[in-house]
Amino acid sequence: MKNIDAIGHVRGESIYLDDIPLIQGTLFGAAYGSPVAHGFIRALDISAAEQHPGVVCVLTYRDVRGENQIGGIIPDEPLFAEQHVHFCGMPMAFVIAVSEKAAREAVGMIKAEIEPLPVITDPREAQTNGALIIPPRTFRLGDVDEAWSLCTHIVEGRADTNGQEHLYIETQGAYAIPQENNVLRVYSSTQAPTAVQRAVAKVTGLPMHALDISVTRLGGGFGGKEDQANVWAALCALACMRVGKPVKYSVPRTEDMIMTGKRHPYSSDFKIGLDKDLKILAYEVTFYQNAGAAADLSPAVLERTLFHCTNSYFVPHVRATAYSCRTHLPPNTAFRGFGGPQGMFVIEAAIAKTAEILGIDAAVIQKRNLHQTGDTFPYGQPAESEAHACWQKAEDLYVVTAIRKEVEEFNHSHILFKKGMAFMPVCFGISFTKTLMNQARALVHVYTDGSVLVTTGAVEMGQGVNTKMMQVAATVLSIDPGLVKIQSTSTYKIANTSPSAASATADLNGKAVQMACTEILRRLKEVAARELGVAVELIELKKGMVRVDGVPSDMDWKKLVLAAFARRVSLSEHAHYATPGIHFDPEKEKGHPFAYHVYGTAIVVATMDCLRGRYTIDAVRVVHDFGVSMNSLIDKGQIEGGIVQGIGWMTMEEVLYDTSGRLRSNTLSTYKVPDIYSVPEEISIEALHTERDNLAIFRSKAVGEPPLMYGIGAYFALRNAIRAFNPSADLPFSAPLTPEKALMGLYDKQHVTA
Ligand code: LUZ
Ligand code: MOS
Repeated sequence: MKNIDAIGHVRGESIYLDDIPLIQGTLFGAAYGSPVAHGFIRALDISAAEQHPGVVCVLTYRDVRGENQIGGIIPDEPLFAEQHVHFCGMPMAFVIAVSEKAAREAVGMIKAEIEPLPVITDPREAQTNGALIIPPRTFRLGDVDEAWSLCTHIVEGRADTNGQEHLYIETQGAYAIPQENNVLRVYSSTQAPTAVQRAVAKVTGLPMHALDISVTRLGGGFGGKEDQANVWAALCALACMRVGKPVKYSVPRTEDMIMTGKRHPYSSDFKIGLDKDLKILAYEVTFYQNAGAAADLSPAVLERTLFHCTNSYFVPHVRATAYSCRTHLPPNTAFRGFGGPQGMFVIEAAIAKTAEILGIDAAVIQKRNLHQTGDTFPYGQPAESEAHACWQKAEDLYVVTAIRKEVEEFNHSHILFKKGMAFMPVCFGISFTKTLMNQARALVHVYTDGSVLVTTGAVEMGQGVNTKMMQVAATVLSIDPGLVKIQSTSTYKIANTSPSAASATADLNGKAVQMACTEILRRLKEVAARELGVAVELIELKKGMVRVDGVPSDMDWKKLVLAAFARRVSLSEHAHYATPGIHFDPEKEKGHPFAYHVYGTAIVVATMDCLRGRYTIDAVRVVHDFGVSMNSLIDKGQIEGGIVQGIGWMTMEEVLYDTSGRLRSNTLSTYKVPDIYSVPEEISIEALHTERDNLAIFRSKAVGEPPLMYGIGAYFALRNAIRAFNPSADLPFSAPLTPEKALMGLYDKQHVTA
């Protein structure tokens, strides 16, 4: 089935926040963000802004009716700065005016007098100063200290990954509209309507039932709207209550880039020990997470880094410690992979460094250490492993011996161009790591004309979840998908939702749709049995027809629905799904946090232009564990997008803050994201076919985040290409590997003889 949104998107008919028709009298907001990263506020002069033509009012922390607080996990994030500012772009004032232009002009007239305080942007420095968001956490397996004495090879090092701008095509925004009886409707571009509802409730002092947070669809989220859509909604809601009129704020791109947090940069130290057969015996790792100025989702992201610190490998002795370090950057946040990629990069660096020292191919170490079914992860859950199956299938299917030969021959016959290849195995746990978040609800109505309306907590952000929900309903009811409409979500229709995140949206909401439709179907079958005077066990619904003992009757779906209505049988259902069997004890750091894992292996080939430091990623060839894909077009789209986004993070996207904490890469001319020219010429995606049962909807495993990590292979392929040109290069493990860094590596300690 095609993505049901494809036609609307192509025609420009899909409704994003900025497409919602404006209500007459709508006012427009614009935020004034702190010009410095850390300081004490001596004065804030809003008088000129207030006098500016068209300006209705200017809000500051004094205008907050409830609490000046929007922190989700930890209450450490004021909506408006009060005495201190903690990052560049931290909201200090919010101008409301009759036009966007007037509001933005007025923002330019606001003057802040801020006494600067020392700015820290480096997580290691923050950790040294004791500036931590939460106490450090350590995952342990076996006894690392004992294990070193058994190791033949011990390698230590450091690895760094930088942040990543989400660059959703639709920027952040909100539109608050007053309703009668002290109710506010807030349209929000959010992955998490309930998180917005809670934040708005806190700052306005309104109870949650007075807040209808509606989401039409998003032009991308990637994690950036899991927790950071709250600010704009809270600002608009406060303004709306103050002026009694609708207030909209659609954040301009550069302000969005400056004011919002990004993927967490990490700096990490590793020590890895292997026996003489290259079996990894011990792994010790310390992660320094750059959390930014407030907690946001950092504690949860940190946790997932620990969960994925051994990637697809079994290591019997592990000690992994993670620090969430408070710095003066905008609060960093969820980003596709949610700390997992940062953890995986470090063990891949440890393996690559070991291979380089031993003069062997990293793939030898990788393959020898893939985990098997029954091996336990450091957090205690046993693996149901597809790691070997994916690796082996990739080796065979893509004929790795031939790829290797091609790379060797190319390198032999070229001086100024070199190729490199790398394997990237991936293992990603599916479920929110916070067990309580793994629940969802669906509301299904069947109308008397036979049409069906499905509403869930899922937010469509381009990932195709609405198409999947439609498939679930149509399949369970065995009717034409054309009879099913998917309604966008709101907190008035579905309450207490988890964010659309963690790759789990289709699973959680899909299971709830399945349950609701199954219950309606059960009632309809009873009706059919009574209408036809047969035993209910003989009734079956197939392709819109009632069958009795396999034989089609003359009762179709519409007749059946009408008969149920005539018999006063409910044609609606609200179902609740909670993932069974998952738990985690944060005291012991052990449990069974994931419903299942997704596996895959990518083989990446890259070519380096050794004169200029430019490069291309030639091919990414993947064997991916889909379970049984319920929509191969959508799932392949997710994999292609994930790969390209991963390559962007690893090779070209460079978030740059200067030492004063100002974002220098704040436009699309200074922040390079992959475009069509940087997409690999070949992306091959083959499925691993498995019959194993799992907790995914229709056994179709979650596909949102895992493919991003295939992009990590691009870093190591490029690194191998550089080393083919300059074997003595001492390259730091520091991503992104931009052309500048590549050039430095190509000529590091190099005696050029050619
Ligand atoms: N969000 C979250 C996530 O709150 N918890 C998670 O475990 C998670 N994992 C991936 C992406 N978003
Ligand atoms: Mo996400 S990183 O699944 O919002």
